[in-house]
Amino acid sequence: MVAVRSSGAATREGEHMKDDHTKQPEQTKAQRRSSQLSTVQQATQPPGPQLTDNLGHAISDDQNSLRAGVRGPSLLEDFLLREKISHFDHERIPERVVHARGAGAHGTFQVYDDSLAEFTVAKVLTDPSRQTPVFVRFSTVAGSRGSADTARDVRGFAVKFYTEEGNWDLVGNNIPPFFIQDAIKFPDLIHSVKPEPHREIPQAASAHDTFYDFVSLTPETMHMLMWVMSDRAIPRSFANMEGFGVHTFRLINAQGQSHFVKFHWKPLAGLHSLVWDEAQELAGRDPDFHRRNMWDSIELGQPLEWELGLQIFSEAQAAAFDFDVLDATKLIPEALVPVKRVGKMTLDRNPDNYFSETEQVAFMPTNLVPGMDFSDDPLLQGRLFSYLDTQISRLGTPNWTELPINRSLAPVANHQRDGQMRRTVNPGRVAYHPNSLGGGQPAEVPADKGGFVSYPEAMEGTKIRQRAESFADHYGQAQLFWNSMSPVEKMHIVRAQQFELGKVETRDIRLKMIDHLRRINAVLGDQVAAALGELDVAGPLPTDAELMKLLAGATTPTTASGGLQRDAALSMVEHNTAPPSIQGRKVAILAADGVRIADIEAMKAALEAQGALAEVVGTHLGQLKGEGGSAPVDKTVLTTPSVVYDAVYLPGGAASLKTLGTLGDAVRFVAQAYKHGKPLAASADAAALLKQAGVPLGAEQGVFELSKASTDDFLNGLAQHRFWNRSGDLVPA
Ligand code: HDE
Repeated sequence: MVAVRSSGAATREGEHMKDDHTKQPEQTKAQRRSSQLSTVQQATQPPGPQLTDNLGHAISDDQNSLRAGVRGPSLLEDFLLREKISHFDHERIPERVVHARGAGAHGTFQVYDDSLAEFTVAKVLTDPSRQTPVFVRFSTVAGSRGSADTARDVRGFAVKFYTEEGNWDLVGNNIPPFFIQDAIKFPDLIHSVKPEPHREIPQAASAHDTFYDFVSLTPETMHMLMWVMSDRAIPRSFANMEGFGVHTFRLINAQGQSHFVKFHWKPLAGLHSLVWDEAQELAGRDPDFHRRNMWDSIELGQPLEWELGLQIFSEAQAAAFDFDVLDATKLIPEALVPVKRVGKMTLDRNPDNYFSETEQVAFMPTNLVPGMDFSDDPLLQGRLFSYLDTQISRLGTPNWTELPINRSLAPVANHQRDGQMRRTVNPGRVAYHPNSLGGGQPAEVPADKGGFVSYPEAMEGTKIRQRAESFADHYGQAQLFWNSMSPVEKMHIVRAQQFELGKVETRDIRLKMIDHLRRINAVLGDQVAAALGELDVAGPLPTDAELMKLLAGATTPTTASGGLQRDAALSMVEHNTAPPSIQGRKVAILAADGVRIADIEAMKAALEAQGALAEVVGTHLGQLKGEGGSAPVDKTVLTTPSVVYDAVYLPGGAASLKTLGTLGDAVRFVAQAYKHGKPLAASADAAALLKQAGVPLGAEQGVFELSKASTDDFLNGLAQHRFWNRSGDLVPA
């Protein structure tokens, strides 16, 4: 046995010994091999930074802990082992209590012109020469940090603008109303939707008893619930979502006048969603579907883009609405106050490190710049407290503002000092204000020089715990939303609610929910009741196609909607103002050995010419040997299902198609693409495979047989995204 060394320079001494193993009689062959290995690695490694511990000491051996003899116990003095393990032990910080699962990207924002100057002095909104850096984090609300991206849920849409006047955080969602009116109900809402506490089930899902217990007893949730049951809650990608600031805020102009404002993000890639069956499948097959898509798009040089839109309105206009603009369960229909598009945000840079940036980014609705202010929305008012509190808990210190991702670009100077992990080194003896010893610095900034001044809103009132009467209508805007949906969107809402309540085990809760749904729309309520066995119906329940017909005319007279019966802007189908495009779409070319290589090459070229991505999904990795050459395979049917693609192409080649027909995974690949409403293109000799998958041919239904239809027809079908007119339940015969 080697005696325990007292020297503090154990590693360096060890290194000496490795050089001359005659001095190290106990060194085993294996140890010599590992030492040689690290010497070889060092010799072949390109020049670069050397491996050190956290205080800069160079490390000679990162493969072996220090032991008393090669087979002996590890030594307490091994500071390298202890530092490494100890740091590892502390790698996690508390995940966000809500919005734990998220992905972020960097980019810029720029306004088009100075036309907002009549409403605000905020430079970020009025100076078209400024490119303001932004960091955006998208998230789901209910799931843990490791949950699936495609859960049915509202998405967080949080934007940090690093403006020259300090950070502005627009911490919004992809759904314009919120569940509750008063911040005091937020912990209850979240406790109800999170996994049930006794057994921590279910993960990232609202379809369970406690959530519906809470919402069935809280009718103000009904409007947002309709949105969460709609296609909005299962977006195709982050780039295909709208964003909303949700609350009413204020804009303040140079004269100190206030206007109310609602913030919107309009996606330039258009609005698109998944279907529920696909979303569930993706949750298992690719839980990172959304974050992967954003990452890949940016790496491919296809940035994500939104226009910032503003609904600006006066207090007088607000007072005339039959709903209250301070009630976050209401939106302002675009038909009443149009959205003015004022600038563009581009996300074009992936983070370098998920933890340092996306995990440690800390948003706060209190981060405003001069020219903006809050409203008295009681939900917003509660948020103004919550976010700073939560950042201190998550990041462990009030000095989280010094982290690179949170730091303001505007210089920071004040008398706040010390605290855990303080990075700033403040020189001098003065840490108070007023002071004369420090020349009165840093000095307060008057309003006309850019100092923040709160809008001097007149206040009076009795101290009271009471909801305003003007917040009382809980169904009107739920009805407006329902009325505004296209038949397929209504059908999806019915199916979603049938699914969710079908998972609720307590009958009394289901009955309460049916009652709420009937108030929103009788056909909606009845269809859900029928699926729950609470309504006697003759014959089988309607198929998707039958349901769409049934729902087409099913509307309800609305209230609290400014006199509107519907607003086209609420429908994803009708509101898709972006021009049809296939940019960023992903198409699977499904093939086996024997494929006609020219077919693959022609389709790839056609797709790539318009910014879409083609991947060959084969039966094995490597090269497919085919008619006229070979083609590289990107993925296999074993690892990759059709749910990760927007469309499927079956190139020709009899042997290829025959092989695919013998593989359950391949047949399912085609059948699922059809079931999910996706366009399919096929060479003439693929008819047998299509039949086997139960897919009927027909260009009107998005199945393009390329001897009859052209590749362009298929590309146009792809730009249309989905084909909802397929007969039956989108189930292959
Ligand atoms: Fe949040 N919310 N929230 N929220 N919220 C958080 O802050 C809270 C609400 C939103 O990507 C937490 O940093 C309360 C509405 C987003 O990092 C926490 C209330 C809207 C994100 C918190 C609300 C949001 C959060 C958890 C009711 C849409 C993720 C971690 C009064 C306008 C930001 C954190 C990110 C995160 C509290 C309601 C959006 C606990 C008390 C309404 C996008 O502070």
